[in-house]
Amino acid sequence: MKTKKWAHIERDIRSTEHAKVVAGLESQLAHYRDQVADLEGRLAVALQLSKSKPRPRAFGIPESDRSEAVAVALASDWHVEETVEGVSVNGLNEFNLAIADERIAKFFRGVSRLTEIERHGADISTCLLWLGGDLMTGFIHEELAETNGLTPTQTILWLQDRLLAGIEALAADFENLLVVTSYGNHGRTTKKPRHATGAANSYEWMLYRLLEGRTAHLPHVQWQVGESYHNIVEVYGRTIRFHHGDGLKYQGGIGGLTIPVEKAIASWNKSPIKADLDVFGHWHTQMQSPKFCANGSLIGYNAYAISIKAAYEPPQQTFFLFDRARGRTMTTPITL
Ligand SMILES: [Mn+2]
Repeated sequence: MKTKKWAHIERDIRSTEHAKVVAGLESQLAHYRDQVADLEGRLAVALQLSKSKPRPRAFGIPESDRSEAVAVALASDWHVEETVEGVSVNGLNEFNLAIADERIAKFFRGVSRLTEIERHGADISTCLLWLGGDLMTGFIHEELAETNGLTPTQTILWLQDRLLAGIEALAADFENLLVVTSYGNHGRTTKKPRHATGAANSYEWMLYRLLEGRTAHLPHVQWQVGESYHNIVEVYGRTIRFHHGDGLKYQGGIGGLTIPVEKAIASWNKSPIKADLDVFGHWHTQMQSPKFCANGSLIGYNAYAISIKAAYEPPQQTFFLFDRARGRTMTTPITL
């Protein structure tokens, strides 16, 4: 009797456990069904996508969109024979003749390399090289006679060799090379700047004239040596006004240079010659606006930059394209 009763209880226990297992499996099954449905849905989307054929779209530059431009390279404020000791600028820069030599080579290589890149989108056969002055430091202050690595006459000879090499390299890369020059305030032979006879009293002006003679065998190299402060060039019917930049009277703080520059441009534009773009250096700071383009320096950060409260910037020059239809477009530093 007793055995029979226990058997009944055991059967009940087994059936309860069985029911629990079944319930668990059913819930798992429901979960897997949901998962299968979800994956089937995703698979359907994937299959649909794999069946759709991509429509080819042309992203190449149509011939009609190709532009024509002049490559403009700005070379100013090199101060080649000046020495910058790291300690004088908290280790932010160092400069001497050997470093100047390297940076000059890098500048000319940069112009050719950037032009090569830009030729993917524009026809560029002409280069305008601006020699913007203060390529030398000279002896305009007493202390410079002690700190400069070369005398002004030695500097002219040193520069002549490097510039000739650079100009010959550019002449090989372009069908036309126009060299436009401005003399700087440092290249003067006199203690005080002379306004009316600035060119005649400038080592740099002499250097440009010498170089013009030395490139006479290259007929596609033309020179426009500035005889006065402004050197005006017409490009694609627009007027670019080149000048060293010392004619912009300003007491310091480069951020505020914009206002004095705008004022000077407005007053110069009252003359019969109105410029579409002003290009200058002198302030050792690269800066652009629709109206002007200011060049950086090759010497880089030095006591002068600190004295005019210029923000730190690496040694750099400027390259831009002057487009036939749009004027100055792509503009970039050549970091040295
Ligand atoms: Mn200057």
